[in-house]
Amino acid sequence: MNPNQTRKKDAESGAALDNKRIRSDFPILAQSINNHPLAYLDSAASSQRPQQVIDAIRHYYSHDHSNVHRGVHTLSHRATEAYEGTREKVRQFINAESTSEIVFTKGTTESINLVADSLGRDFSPGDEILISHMEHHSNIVPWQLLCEKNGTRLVVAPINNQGELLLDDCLGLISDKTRLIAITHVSNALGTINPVENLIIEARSRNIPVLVDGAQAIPHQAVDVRALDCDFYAFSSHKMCGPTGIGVLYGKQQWLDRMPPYQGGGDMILSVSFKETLYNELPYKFEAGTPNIAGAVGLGAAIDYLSEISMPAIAAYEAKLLTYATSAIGQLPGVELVGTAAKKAGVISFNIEGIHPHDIGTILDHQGVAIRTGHHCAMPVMEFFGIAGTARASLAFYNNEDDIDQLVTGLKLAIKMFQQ
Ligand code: C6P
Repeated sequence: MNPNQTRKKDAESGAALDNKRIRSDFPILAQSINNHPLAYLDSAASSQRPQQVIDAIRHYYSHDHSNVHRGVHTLSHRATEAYEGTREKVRQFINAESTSEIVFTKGTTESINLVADSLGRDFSPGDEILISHMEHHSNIVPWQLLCEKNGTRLVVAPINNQGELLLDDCLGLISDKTRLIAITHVSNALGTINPVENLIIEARSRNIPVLVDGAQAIPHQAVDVRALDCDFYAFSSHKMCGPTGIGVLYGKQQWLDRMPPYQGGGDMILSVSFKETLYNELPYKFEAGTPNIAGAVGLGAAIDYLSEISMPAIAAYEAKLLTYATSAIGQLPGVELVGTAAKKAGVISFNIEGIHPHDIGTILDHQGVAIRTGHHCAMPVMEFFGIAGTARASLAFYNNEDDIDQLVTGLKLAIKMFQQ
């Protein structure tokens, strides 16, 4: 049996995830940083890629590259097949009904901007967009730009001290003026998993579309957009073992059909004349210009890779590692965890009394440990907790307890240095 077949068999039989074998797929993890083994705990910023994804991109450029949807020659057919093949893989991965509902974008940020620009074009002064206090800037600023343009109002649902959405308050903020609810599935700064299902049920009963920012959920749990019944779901390839520069906007056909194009250019048209331009069918109406074909190839390989391991197996493995890491970090003297929601994904944000988060990050780097420090593009979250930033360790299925132990050793060193 080859490694892929073995992995598939493990996943089907519900066997625990084989972390050692998985780590051997990620060449970047095998290196030393500052004379220590690399403990990469910054996957919420960007995940690493397995050899399978790197090989798929190399193979594409070595054998199949051309432009898509444009040529009659063999290479153009191959490139088109690879690009559209990934669209079908994405459809299956999130269980969308049709590939017409899968729009390739640059990433989560562009997916949300697309909806703000296109769907939002028809919002009026006084209309409301409901978001939460724990959004990433990507799910705040596009709506603020829209509000500036057409007088729409941004309404913000509150959170509590654990970093959980106050669901009843949030539901109470839905009004006759609400035109869209835009909410993160998982908070990048706190790790909170939001009860998006409950929000969607309420929104559905009032015919209000819901956009879910899935950037931090898609790499860590199985996502089924039809079961969720969301109207839009946005995510980035680079957080799920795929390349940078490509992402997805899932949109229900009923919305995408009535939305105007986001950008104009090649491939998004049926015909162009100076009198009139007719737009292409879905999803091409939203994909102007030569797309990120190699990115799509890599994303397809990443989806194959994750699917072979299985998302439920990844979620179960990461949940255990999160418990281990939270307990180990939480026990250290002077540590204050930021974000202690009952339902969390693999993000541990924290501060240590008397040590600036950037100093924590720098000391850890000297110990070979990579974490992110600062506001994590979620400044309103930091403002809510009255802090400038946090140190954030974020997990992926290729991490293990050794990574956490190395982090804890580094933190102990930082504490010792600053106590002297
Ligand atoms: N968060 C982090 O370190 P892009 O940059 O478009 O791929 O993703 C934006 C984005 C949107 N929503 C959430 C919840 C996110 O976490 C991110 C990206 C990274 O937390 C980089 S700022």
